[in-house]
Amino acid sequence: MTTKTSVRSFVHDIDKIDLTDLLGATDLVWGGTTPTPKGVWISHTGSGPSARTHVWADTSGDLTPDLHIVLIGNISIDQTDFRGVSVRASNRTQVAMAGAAS
Ligand SMILES: [Ca+2]
Repeated sequence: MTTKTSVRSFVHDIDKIDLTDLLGATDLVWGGTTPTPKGVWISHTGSGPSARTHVWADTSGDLTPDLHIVLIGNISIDQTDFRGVSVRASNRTQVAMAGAAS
């Protein structure tokens, strides 16, 4: 699949990146800086005027990004800056694993 790339400016706590259409009714999982299947994660490159914040999203579950958004500047960004992204439900996973073991 071709990765779509867009470049835009972004202001933390003001702007929202809307990813609600990517997985339909299912939210993507916030991965922080870790590539996450069917998730969203970020990386940073450059410094000073060439600093960029990269937002990656994998919608197919193979860890290869299907979406790439380049934000101008080194931006502190987290799951609250998105729509359609939720925090990993680690408690739910633990419950499921405990259930499978018993
Ligand atoms: Ca993918």
